[in-house]
Amino acid sequence: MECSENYQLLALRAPWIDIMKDIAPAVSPPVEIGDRKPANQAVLDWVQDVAKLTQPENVFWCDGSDRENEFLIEQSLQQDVLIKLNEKKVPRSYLHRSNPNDVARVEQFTFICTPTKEEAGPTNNWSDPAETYSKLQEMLKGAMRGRTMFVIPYIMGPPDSPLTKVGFEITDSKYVVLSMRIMTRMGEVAVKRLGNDPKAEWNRGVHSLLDVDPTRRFICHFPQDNAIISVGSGYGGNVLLSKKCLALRIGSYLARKQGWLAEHMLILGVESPEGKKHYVAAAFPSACGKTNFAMLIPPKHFDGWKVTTVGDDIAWMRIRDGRLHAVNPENGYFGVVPGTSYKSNPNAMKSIEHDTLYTNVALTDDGNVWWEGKDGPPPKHAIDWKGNDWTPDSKEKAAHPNSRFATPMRNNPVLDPDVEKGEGVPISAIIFGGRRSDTLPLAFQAFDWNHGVYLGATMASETTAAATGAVGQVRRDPMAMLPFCGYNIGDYFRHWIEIGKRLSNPPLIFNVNWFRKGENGKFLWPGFGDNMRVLKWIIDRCEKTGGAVESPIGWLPSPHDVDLEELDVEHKCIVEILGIDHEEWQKELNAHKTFFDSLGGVVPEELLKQREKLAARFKL
Ligand code: OXD
Ligand code: MN
Repeated sequence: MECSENYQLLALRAPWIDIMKDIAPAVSPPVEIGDRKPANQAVLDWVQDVAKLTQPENVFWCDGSDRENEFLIEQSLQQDVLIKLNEKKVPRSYLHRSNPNDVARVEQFTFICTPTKEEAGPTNNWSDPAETYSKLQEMLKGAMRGRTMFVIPYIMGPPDSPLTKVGFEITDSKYVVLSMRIMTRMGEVAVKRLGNDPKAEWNRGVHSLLDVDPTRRFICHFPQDNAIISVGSGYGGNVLLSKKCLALRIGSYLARKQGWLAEHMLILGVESPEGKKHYVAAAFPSACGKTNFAMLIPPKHFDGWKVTTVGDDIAWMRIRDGRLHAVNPENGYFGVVPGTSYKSNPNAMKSIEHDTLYTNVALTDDGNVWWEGKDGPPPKHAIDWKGNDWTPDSKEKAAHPNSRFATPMRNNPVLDPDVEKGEGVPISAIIFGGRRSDTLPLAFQAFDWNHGVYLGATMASETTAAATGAVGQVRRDPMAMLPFCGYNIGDYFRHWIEIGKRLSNPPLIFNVNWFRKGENGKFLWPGFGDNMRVLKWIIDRCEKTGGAVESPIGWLPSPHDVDLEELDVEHKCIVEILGIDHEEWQKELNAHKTFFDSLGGVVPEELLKQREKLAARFKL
């Protein structure tokens, strides 16, 4: 059969099209696959309880081995969970299509189930833990009949880090197992780290696809129990429980209790031609370019400068010798695909050319993947993310705007050599940034720690396709943690302030905005590699060599403080993007007030004072 026919045939089959067919039929592994039970009695008891409730056909104990992975890939191909891509074009890579009703995180169905509503705070959906457990148990009753229940042991963080956490995820989705193997350090390493102590700390995560019905889709967190239950979805952010659920929501709760920070931040290293290296952590909301920034290639003019990636989405930071040190708890990248190209992010392109699990991108007739914004002309024909024929004349997008790649971090050609360092990397600067068409200048620096916390707390961004709901609306997203803070946001702000008091050598705090537009509606700044110019200014400030002028909002670079050599942007655009408009800032100040007021009295006094000081500086 011709390759093209082959791929078109495959495209027509998707498990969710056939409503009579179970979307997750059981697998029967041969001996020595799926039988490596851990010894810890607490894990065994919990698995038994969940099996009693969900009644799977069999239990599969994952060990993360290559054999296991090969077996599960083969089964997933047979069950149409995966489509194999052209081995020559994208070796060892696969395409998965999620149900079209299930393509993004569902913030409206995400709950923090603390004993009181107040503990979850004004920005989270709250539900009573006892009621929620019983509602979910009802849904999970017999939910895995005819299915295999997979038990995935994993750790978040480098194996020898004091911050590292153990988790176990139970799931009936093969796609989840295959993705968790990429996104976490999975298998034996976790079983070893947990050991035999039945009282050891570990996260209990239960996931079932159920019937992927949006009316029965809930992502629930029980911080006090270190437990997560996710039902009714197969989309990464809702079901790879290591990521948003453990590393951020439960993680932030544990971090406050234990005195560290769990943040929605990339971590990158930047090394000068002289070999001087700094690490920075940056919080941008979902789909606002964290992966691009973490893999940035400096423009030609910055010959000899090197940027390396520690993490692209999550930073866990603790205090060591008076400084913040960060680790990336993850093992892979779950990045947004559309817009990724050799022009925008060559390192991401190199990372996803092999050993990659794609979700909801288009399939070309020769078995390759395609998406809007990929280099070169669009294919004349493809199968879109829903499995339908697509041509450049189609009105629909070929790839879903939130289509994703899951790829091991080791694929990244600029992976930082210290990514496995248990003590973490020392952080010189923290950067906050949103997607704002107006008001926020390209970059500025906070006057001090508490002012920096205020910048983070009042951050706003235009919404993206990473979560269901309207796209392009400005919403406050404090520290890019609005959907991910697992407890009361007021207590979270307080925790940041308290951490600051314990730092003898705190990172400097900055705000950036790559997305400001001019009057013609066009972006003023080219972004991508040219963001190195801003990064360089930030490093200069850390080194105390960079210039800035004092302004009401903080230290602002003037055009000669930023290296703009060989940049093809008109000077008037530079002046505009570096400047602040007092009228716009009056509106911004009012928006800060409205936001703080909407939080119903939880905002720490220190931040209310910061707002007053900001307002006063504008009046001077
Ligand atoms: C992500 C997100 O997937 O933030 O990282 O939605
Ligand atoms: Mn994210």
